Amino acid sequence: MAPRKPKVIVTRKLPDAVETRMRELFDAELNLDDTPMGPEALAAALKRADVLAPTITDRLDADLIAQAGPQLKLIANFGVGVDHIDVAAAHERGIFVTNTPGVLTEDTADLTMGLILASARRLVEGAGMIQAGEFHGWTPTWMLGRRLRGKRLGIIGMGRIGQALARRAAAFGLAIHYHNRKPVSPLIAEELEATYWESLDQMLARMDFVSVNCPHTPGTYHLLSARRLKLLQPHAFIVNTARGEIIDEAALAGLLERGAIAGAGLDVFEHEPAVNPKLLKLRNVVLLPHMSSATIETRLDMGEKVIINIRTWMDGHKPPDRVIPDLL
Ligand code: 8YV
Repeated sequence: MAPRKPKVIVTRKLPDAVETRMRELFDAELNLDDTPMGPEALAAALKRADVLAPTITDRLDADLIAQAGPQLKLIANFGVGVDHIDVAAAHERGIFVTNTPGVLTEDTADLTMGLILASARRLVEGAGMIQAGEFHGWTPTWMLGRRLRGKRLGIIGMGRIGQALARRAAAFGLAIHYHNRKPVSPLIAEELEATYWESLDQMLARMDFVSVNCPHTPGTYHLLSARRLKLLQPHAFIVNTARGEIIDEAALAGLLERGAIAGAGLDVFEHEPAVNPKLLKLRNVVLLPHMSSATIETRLDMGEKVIINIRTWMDGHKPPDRVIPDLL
């Protein structure tokens, strides 16, 4: 008799090819109409599933995880960020948590570079003017933005995505600076000609562009606090493709409203899907709906990673992309 397939509950609609493969390999319960699961539906799923495959829209806090049945052994997240999961609580109950690192690095770095360009060169504003019939002919002083070449980019968080951004930014002539818990290896620092700042405050005060590329953890919540945001120069632009919670969004909106910094490109928000109403009224912002990993290729690769993690666990091995609480 074939061994029992594990019950895998998938909380959101995933790409068809991923879902089909999951049905072949697992006793997979899919969410074909993509309705987000609330806490009650999630609790019920945790009671029945061997494996839960959630996404960022599922808040799996300690209270919810405490309701998991003894059969639940793996939370295989579709996404790299795990700030919506209480990983320590899962670990205490002997539940592995895995994520999907690596496969969304390049697309996220592309979109971050896109936000830097879009903010400095006013791409969205310009496109909006054409559509609003406000283009009445070229003028020497209209729609002026800021040049990238020769400026300084400060990257907060020099992991995979930070480094992929640095490579792109260097090609645009930006000088690479970064703040990280520790410096990158001398080899990478040399390749990127990157300058390390142990002090985030000191780096912020000197940059023309700042990009947030670190994970959201208790230690990085409001890392860019009202006090730190005030250190930015008036001509500085800030972009965020990591997590909204890393920036004090209300303080940022206030600075942008007063013109105390030049602009911002935001793909993530502190209270998603809500966006601070002040931001929605501003012209000096480019706002995107959390889409930095939204390519067909990345979403397929993310699904593949989820499958590999589940399959490895099924085969009695430790899943490759385990998130270890102490390393967060
Ligand atoms: C994902 C992300 O698409 O992977 C992440 O951490 O922020 C996104 O790009 C999302 O998390 C899917 O759960």
